[in-house]
Amino acid sequence: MSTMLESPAVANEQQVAHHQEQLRTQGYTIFHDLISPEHLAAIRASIDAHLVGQAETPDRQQYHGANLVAWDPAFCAVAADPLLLATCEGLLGDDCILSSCNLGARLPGCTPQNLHRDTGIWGGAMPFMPFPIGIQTAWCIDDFTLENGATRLVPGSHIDPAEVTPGSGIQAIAPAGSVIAFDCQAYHAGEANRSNALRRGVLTLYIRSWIKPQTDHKRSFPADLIATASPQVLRLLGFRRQSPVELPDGTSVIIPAPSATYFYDNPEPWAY
Ligand SMILES: O=C(O)CCC(=O)C(=O)O
Repeated sequence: MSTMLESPAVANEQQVAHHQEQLRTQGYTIFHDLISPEHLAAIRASIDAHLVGQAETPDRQQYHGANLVAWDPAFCAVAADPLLLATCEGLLGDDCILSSCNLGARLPGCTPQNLHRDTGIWGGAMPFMPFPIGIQTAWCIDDFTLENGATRLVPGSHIDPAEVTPGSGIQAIAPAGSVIAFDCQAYHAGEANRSNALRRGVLTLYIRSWIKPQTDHKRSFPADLIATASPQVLRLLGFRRQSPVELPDGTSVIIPAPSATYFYDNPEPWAY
């Protein structure tokens, strides 16, 4: 299994340009074979281990879980995949961060979600932005099929929501190991699962660095994983974006007030 310490490979520029173009124009793209068989196996094992005793969502539609990047280094390795990351960086800035890495395991018998944008977490005050502010990625841990609830997407709705009506759009069908990426302002929904098995997905949202992430990784990431995480992963988790005003190396100087108590146990929080 790869670890977070691997040096990042370089993404193929033509592939990056292709995926960025699809995200800009139609609002979504699919990366096939992005998750290696080793990472897929590790992620499946980790999800299944955490499902034991895991509560269903109140509407009994899916198993939900947050902060999966803190579960196993395999989640960080996929989140920092060179092709995926270069595609997101080109649209969101090369200092983009992770908002969340959540489990979306849709239960057999679940019904379609309402079409929605993923900007709801920031509340009604978040205006529509005429440029990408976040790229949501649905990692296919199982095959995403028509039968088991492949994500519904409304192409073009990241720019013009006029044509969005219940059931409009397409279902993004993709084999396990693929990643479906879409503009977080595009209308989408989890679909009905008419199969007999869970449809395991991981929803990982990349956002511009100045937007507040859903998960406060700095306060919820285990110290042993911080110690072994690559600089790139630490940046994605928000450790390098403490303030819009930073030193050229991406760190911030925090001058503690004499009586201040740090959030973190680490005696030198600025060292990240
Ligand atoms: O699981 C999916 O296909 C999409 C889920 C989704 O959009 C959500 O839970 O908000």
